[in-house]
Amino acid sequence: MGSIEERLDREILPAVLRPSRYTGNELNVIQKDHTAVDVRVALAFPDTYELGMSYLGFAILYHVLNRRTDVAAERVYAPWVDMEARMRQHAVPLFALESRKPLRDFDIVAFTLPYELCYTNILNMLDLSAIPLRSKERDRNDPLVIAGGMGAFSPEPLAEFVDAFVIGDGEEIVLEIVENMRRQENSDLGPDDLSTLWETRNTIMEEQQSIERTLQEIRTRKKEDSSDRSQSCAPTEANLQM
Ligand code: B12
Repeated sequence: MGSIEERLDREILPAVLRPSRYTGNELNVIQKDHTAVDVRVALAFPDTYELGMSYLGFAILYHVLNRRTDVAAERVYAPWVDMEARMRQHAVPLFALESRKPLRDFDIVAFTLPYELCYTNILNMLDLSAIPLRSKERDRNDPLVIAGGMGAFSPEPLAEFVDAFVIGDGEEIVLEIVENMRRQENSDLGPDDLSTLWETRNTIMEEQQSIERTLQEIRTRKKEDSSDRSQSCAPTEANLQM
Protein backbone atom coordinates (compact mmCIF):
# COMPACT_ATOMS: atom_id res chain seq x y z
CA MET A 1 0.00 0.00 0.00
CA GLY A 2 2.97 2.34 0.64
CA SER A 3 3.49 5.18 3.09
CA ILE A 4 1.17 8.16 3.33
CA GLU A 5 3.78 10.13 1.40
CA GLU A 6 3.82 7.64 -1.47
CA ARG A 7 0.05 7.31 -1.66
CA LEU A 8 -0.31 11.09 -1.64
CA ASP A 9 2.34 11.81 -4.22
CA ARG A 10 1.51 8.94 -6.60
CA GLU A 11 -2.21 8.30 -6.32
CA ILE A 12 -3.89 11.28 -4.76
CA LEU A 13 -2.36 14.71 -5.38
CA PRO A 14 -2.01 14.35 -9.18
CA ALA A 15 -5.73 13.56 -9.38
CA VAL A 16 -7.28 16.39 -7.31
CA LEU A 17 -8.14 20.03 -7.94
CA ARG A 18 -5.55 22.53 -6.68
CA PRO A 19 -3.11 20.04 -5.13
CA SER A 20 -1.06 22.91 -3.70
CA ARG A 21 -3.77 23.19 -1.01
CA TYR A 22 -2.28 20.07 0.52
CA THR A 23 1.47 20.33 -0.06
CA GLY A 24 2.40 22.78 2.72
CA ASN A 25 5.56 24.19 1.18
CA GLU A 26 4.68 27.87 1.41
CA LEU A 27 7.22 30.57 2.20
CA ASN A 28 7.89 30.97 5.94
CA VAL A 29 6.42 27.60 6.79
CA ILE A 30 7.85 26.18 10.03
CA GLN A 31 8.87 22.54 10.05
CA LYS A 32 10.10 20.91 13.25
CA ASP A 33 11.24 17.45 14.17
CA HIS A 34 8.40 15.91 16.19
CA THR A 35 10.79 13.83 18.24
CA ALA A 36 12.69 16.95 19.33
CA VAL A 37 9.69 18.77 20.82
CA ASP A 38 7.50 18.11 23.86
CA VAL A 39 4.12 19.18 22.52
CA ARG A 40 2.68 18.81 19.02
CA VAL A 41 -0.31 21.01 18.15
CA ALA A 42 -2.40 20.74 14.99
CA LEU A 43 -4.14 24.06 14.33
CA ALA A 44 -7.25 22.99 12.48
CA PHE A 45 -9.38 25.30 10.32
CA PRO A 46 -12.72 23.75 9.41
CA ASP A 47 -12.97 25.18 5.91
CA THR A 48 -10.92 25.14 2.72
CA TYR A 49 -7.27 26.15 2.52
CA GLU A 50 -8.03 29.49 0.82
CA LEU A 51 -10.36 30.61 3.64
CA GLY A 52 -8.17 29.36 6.45
CA MET A 53 -4.80 30.45 5.11
CA SER A 54 -5.88 34.09 4.97
CA TYR A 55 -7.35 34.01 8.49
CA LEU A 56 -5.39 36.31 10.79
CA GLY A 57 -6.22 34.50 14.06
CA PHE A 58 -4.60 31.32 12.75
CA ALA A 59 -1.41 33.11 11.67
CA ILE A 60 -1.09 34.66 15.14
CA LEU A 61 -1.48 31.36 17.00
CA TYR A 62 0.93 29.61 14.61
CA HIS A 63 3.55 32.27 15.28
CA VAL A 64 3.05 32.41 19.06
CA LEU A 65 3.22 28.63 19.46
CA ASN A 66 6.13 28.03 17.13
CA ARG A 67 8.21 30.68 18.91
CA ARG A 68 8.57 28.06 21.64
CA THR A 69 11.34 25.64 20.73
CA ASP A 70 9.63 22.77 22.57
CA VAL A 71 6.38 23.08 20.61
CA ALA A 72 5.60 22.18 17.00
CA ALA A 73 2.45 23.86 15.67
CA GLU A 74 1.24 22.77 12.26
CA ARG A 75 -1.81 23.51 10.10
CA VAL A 76 -4.63 21.49 8.68
CA TYR A 77 -7.61 22.64 6.63
CA ALA A 78 -10.78 20.86 5.53
CA PRO A 79 -10.03 18.98 2.32
CA TRP A 80 -12.22 19.71 -0.69
CA VAL A 81 -14.70 16.95 -1.61
CA ASP A 82 -12.50 15.42 -4.35
CA MET A 83 -9.55 15.18 -1.97
CA GLU A 84 -11.72 13.73 0.79
CA ALA A 85 -13.04 11.02 -1.55
CA ARG A 86 -9.51 10.06 -2.62
CA MET A 87 -8.23 10.04 0.95
CA ARG A 88 -11.02 7.71 2.00
CA GLN A 89 -10.48 5.52 -1.06
CA HIS A 90 -6.75 5.16 -0.33
CA ALA A 91 -7.14 5.01 3.47
CA VAL A 92 -5.08 8.15 4.02
CA PRO A 93 -5.98 9.81 7.32
CA LEU A 94 -6.23 13.58 7.64
CA PHE A 95 -2.70 14.93 8.05
CA ALA A 96 -1.03 18.22 9.01
CA LEU A 97 0.61 20.10 6.15
CA GLU A 98 4.07 20.68 7.61
CA SER A 99 4.98 17.10 8.58
CA ARG A 100 2.24 15.12 6.81
CA LYS A 101 1.70 13.34 10.10
CA PRO A 102 -1.84 12.14 10.89
CA LEU A 103 -3.82 14.38 13.24
CA ARG A 104 -4.32 11.56 15.70
CA ASP A 105 -0.52 11.59 16.35
CA PHE A 106 -0.70 15.14 17.74
CA ASP A 107 -1.11 15.97 21.44
CA ILE A 108 -3.62 18.73 20.79
CA VAL A 109 -5.98 19.34 17.88
CA ALA A 110 -6.99 22.99 18.15
CA PHE A 111 -9.95 24.00 16.01
CA THR A 112 -10.86 27.56 15.27
CA LEU A 113 -14.60 28.26 15.09
CA PRO A 114 -14.89 31.16 12.67
CA TYR A 115 -18.59 30.77 11.77
CA GLU A 116 -21.27 28.28 12.70
CA LEU A 117 -21.81 27.12 9.11
CA CYS A 118 -18.63 25.06 9.26
CA TYR A 119 -19.39 22.97 12.36
CA THR A 120 -20.23 19.83 10.40
CA ASN A 121 -16.77 20.08 8.78
CA ILE A 122 -15.28 19.65 12.25
CA LEU A 123 -17.03 16.32 12.67
CA ASN A 124 -15.92 15.29 9.19
CA MET A 125 -12.29 16.24 9.97
CA LEU A 126 -12.33 14.21 13.19
CA ASP A 127 -13.84 11.28 11.31
CA LEU A 128 -11.21 11.53 8.56
CA SER A 129 -8.56 11.50 11.29
CA ALA A 130 -10.02 8.36 12.93
CA ILE A 131 -10.37 10.35 16.16
CA PRO A 132 -13.57 9.38 18.01
CA LEU A 133 -16.14 12.14 17.53
CA ARG A 134 -17.49 12.48 21.03
CA SER A 135 -15.40 13.69 23.91
CA LYS A 136 -16.61 10.85 26.13
CA GLU A 137 -15.47 8.26 23.54
CA ARG A 138 -11.88 9.56 23.59
CA ASP A 139 -9.20 8.59 26.07
CA ARG A 140 -5.68 9.71 26.91
CA ASN A 141 -4.26 8.08 23.78
CA ASP A 142 -6.31 10.48 21.67
CA PRO A 143 -5.38 14.12 21.18
CA LEU A 144 -7.03 16.72 23.38
CA VAL A 145 -9.56 18.48 21.12
CA ILE A 146 -9.95 22.16 21.93
CA ALA A 147 -11.66 25.03 20.11
CA GLY A 148 -11.55 28.80 20.13
CA GLY A 149 -12.56 31.73 17.95
CA MET A 150 -15.92 33.46 17.41
CA GLY A 151 -18.00 30.28 17.80
CA ALA A 152 -16.60 29.57 21.26
CA PHE A 153 -18.88 32.28 22.65
CA SER A 154 -21.83 29.94 22.08
CA PRO A 155 -20.29 26.49 22.52
CA GLU A 156 -23.42 24.40 23.11
CA PRO A 157 -23.78 22.89 19.57
CA LEU A 158 -20.26 21.45 19.79
CA ALA A 159 -20.18 20.66 23.50
CA GLU A 160 -20.34 16.90 22.99
CA PHE A 161 -17.41 16.88 20.57
CA VAL A 162 -14.91 19.37 21.99
CA ASP A 163 -13.00 18.79 25.24
CA ALA A 164 -12.43 22.44 26.14
CA PHE A 165 -13.41 25.80 24.66
CA VAL A 166 -11.29 28.92 24.84
CA ILE A 167 -13.39 32.07 24.92
CA GLY A 168 -11.70 35.27 23.75
CA ASP A 169 -8.18 36.05 22.61
CA GLY A 170 -5.87 33.07 22.28
CA GLU A 171 -2.31 34.47 22.34
CA GLU A 172 -1.68 33.90 26.03
CA ILE A 173 -3.90 30.97 26.87
CA VAL A 174 -2.52 28.68 24.13
CA LEU A 175 0.86 28.99 25.82
CA GLU A 176 -0.68 28.05 29.18
CA ILE A 177 -2.36 25.04 27.57
CA VAL A 178 0.85 23.74 25.96
CA GLU A 179 2.75 24.36 29.18
CA ASN A 180 0.19 22.24 31.06
CA MET A 181 0.46 19.55 28.42
CA ARG A 182 4.27 19.63 28.52
CA ARG A 183 4.30 19.23 32.29
CA GLN A 184 1.95 16.28 31.97
CA GLU A 185 4.07 14.64 29.23
CA ASN A 186 7.25 15.06 31.26
CA SER A 187 5.77 13.92 34.55
CA ASP A 188 5.58 10.36 35.77
CA LEU A 189 1.83 10.54 36.27
CA GLY A 190 0.26 7.14 35.81
CA PRO A 191 -2.55 6.65 33.29
CA ASP A 192 -5.15 7.04 36.03
CA ASP A 193 -3.81 10.36 37.28
CA LEU A 194 -5.51 13.41 35.96
CA SER A 195 -3.58 16.35 34.62
CA THR A 196 -5.10 19.76 35.06
CA LEU A 197 -6.31 19.61 31.47
CA TRP A 198 -8.04 16.30 31.96
CA GLU A 199 -9.55 17.64 35.14
CA THR A 200 -10.77 20.60 33.11
CA ARG A 201 -12.26 18.25 30.56
CA ASN A 202 -14.03 16.24 33.24
CA THR A 203 -15.27 19.36 35.00
CA ILE A 204 -16.67 20.63 31.71
CA MET A 205 -18.45 17.33 31.13
CA GLU A 206 -19.89 17.31 34.66
CA GLU A 207 -21.02 20.92 34.28
CA GLN A 208 -22.58 20.11 30.95
CA GLN A 209 -24.44 17.17 32.43
CA SER A 210 -25.69 19.36 35.27
CA ILE A 211 -26.83 22.02 32.74
CA GLU A 212 -28.63 19.30 30.79
CA ARG A 213 -30.34 18.11 33.98
CA THR A 214 -31.45 21.67 34.79
CA LEU A 215 -32.75 22.17 31.24
CA GLN A 216 -34.69 18.93 31.49
CA GLU A 217 -36.21 20.06 34.79
CA ILE A 218 -37.20 23.40 33.24
CA ARG A 219 -38.79 21.62 30.25
CA THR A 220 -40.73 19.29 32.52
CA ARG A 221 -41.88 22.19 34.70
CA LYS A 222 -42.95 24.17 31.58
CA LYS A 223 -44.99 21.20 30.37
CA GLU A 224 -46.65 20.87 33.77
CA ASP A 225 -47.35 24.63 33.90
CA SER A 226 -48.89 24.68 30.44
CA SER A 227 -51.11 21.70 31.20
CA ASP A 228 -52.19 23.47 34.46
CA ARG A 229 -52.93 26.65 32.50
CA SER A 230 -54.91 24.83 29.84
CA GLN A 231 -56.98 23.25 32.61
CA SER A 232 -57.63 26.59 34.30
CA CYS A 233 -58.58 28.22 30.97
CA ALA A 234 -60.92 25.42 29.98
CA PRO A 235 -64.51 26.48 30.45
CA THR A 236 -65.85 24.80 33.54
CA GLU A 237 -69.49 24.19 34.24
CA ALA A 238 -69.33 26.85 36.96
CA ASN A 239 -67.82 29.42 34.52
CA LEU A 240 -70.42 28.67 31.89
CA GLN A 241 -73.24 29.10 34.35
CA MET A 242 -71.97 32.57 35.33
C1 B12 B 1 -12.56 39.15 8.63
C2 B12 B 1 -13.92 38.44 8.71
C3 B12 B 1 -14.33 37.72 7.59
C4 B12 B 1 -13.48 37.55 6.35
C5 B12 B 1 -12.53 36.36 6.65
C6 B12 B 1 -11.22 36.49 5.93
C7 B12 B 1 -10.29 35.45 6.49
N1 B12 B 1 -10.03 34.46 5.69
O1 B12 B 1 -9.86 35.55 7.61
C8 B12 B 1 -14.55 37.20 5.27
C9 B12 B 1 -15.06 38.50 4.65
C10 B12 B 1 -14.13 36.24 4.17
C11 B12 B 1 -15.66 36.63 6.13
C12 B12 B 1 -16.61 35.78 5.65
C13 B12 B 1 -17.65 35.28 6.41
N2 B12 B 1 -17.95 35.64 7.67
CO1 B12 B 1 -16.80 36.76 8.76
N3 B12 B 1 -15.90 37.92 9.92
C14 B12 B 1 -14.72 38.53 9.87
C15 B12 B 1 -14.49 39.40 11.13
C16 B12 B 1 -14.85 40.85 10.76
C17 B12 B 1 -13.09 39.39 11.74
C18 B12 B 1 -12.50 37.99 12.02
C19 B12 B 1 -11.01 38.15 12.31
O2 B12 B 1 -10.18 37.84 11.47
N4 B12 B 1 -10.66 38.66 13.50
C20 B12 B 1 -9.23 38.90 13.87
C21 B12 B 1 -8.63 37.66 14.61
C22 B12 B 1 -7.18 37.92 14.97
O3 B12 B 1 -9.36 37.54 15.80
P1 B12 B 1 -10.18 36.24 16.16
O4 B12 B 1 -10.75 35.62 14.95
O5 B12 B 1 -11.15 36.58 17.23
O6 B12 B 1 -9.05 35.22 16.73
C23 B12 B 1 -8.59 35.30 18.06
C24 B12 B 1 -9.43 34.53 19.07
O7 B12 B 1 -10.76 34.29 18.64
C25 B12 B 1 -8.65 33.29 19.35
N5 B12 B 1 -8.85 32.09 18.56
C26 B12 B 1 -9.26 31.93 17.29
N6 B12 B 1 -9.22 30.66 16.94
C27 B12 B 1 -8.77 29.96 17.99
C28 B12 B 1 -8.51 28.60 18.17
C29 B12 B 1 -8.02 28.15 19.41
C30 B12 B 1 -7.79 26.70 19.60
C31 B12 B 1 -7.78 29.07 20.47
C32 B12 B 1 -7.27 28.60 21.76
C33 B12 B 1 -8.04 30.43 20.28
C34 B12 B 1 -8.52 30.86 19.05
O8 B12 B 1 -7.29 33.67 19.18
C35 B12 B 1 -7.22 34.64 18.11
C36 B12 B 1 -6.10 35.61 18.47
O9 B12 B 1 -6.40 36.23 19.70
C37 B12 B 1 -15.54 38.77 12.12
C38 B12 B 1 -16.15 39.73 13.13
C39 B12 B 1 -15.19 40.04 14.26
N7 B12 B 1 -15.04 41.32 14.53
O10 B12 B 1 -14.55 39.14 14.84
C40 B12 B 1 -16.61 38.23 11.15
C41 B12 B 1 -17.43 36.98 11.52
C42 B12 B 1 -16.49 35.96 12.12
N8 B12 B 1 -17.94 36.49 10.23
C43 B12 B 1 -19.12 35.97 10.32
C44 B12 B 1 -19.81 35.36 9.24
C45 B12 B 1 -21.25 34.95 9.50
C46 B12 B 1 -19.21 35.17 8.01
C47 B12 B 1 -19.82 34.48 6.76
C48 B12 B 1 -20.57 33.18 7.06
C49 B12 B 1 -20.71 35.50 6.06
C50 B12 B 1 -21.49 34.91 4.89
N9 B12 B 1 -22.80 34.80 5.08
O11 B12 B 1 -20.93 34.57 3.88
C51 B12 B 1 -18.59 34.25 5.87
C52 B12 B 1 -18.02 32.83 6.09
C53 B12 B 1 -16.75 32.57 5.36
C54 B12 B 1 -16.97 31.59 4.27
N10 B12 B 1 -16.91 30.30 4.55
O12 B12 B 1 -17.21 31.99 3.17
C55 B12 B 1 -19.67 36.07 11.71
C56 B12 B 1 -19.72 34.73 12.44
C57 B12 B 1 -20.97 34.59 13.26
C58 B12 B 1 -21.21 33.17 13.68
N11 B12 B 1 -21.47 33.03 14.97
O13 B12 B 1 -21.18 32.26 12.89
C59 B12 B 1 -18.75 37.16 12.35
C60 B12 B 1 -18.58 37.03 13.86
C61 B12 B 1 -19.40 38.54 12.02
C62 B12 B 1 -20.75 38.71 12.71
N12 B12 B 1 -20.80 39.34 13.88
O14 B12 B 1 -21.75 38.30 12.20
N13 B12 B 1 -15.54 37.06 7.40
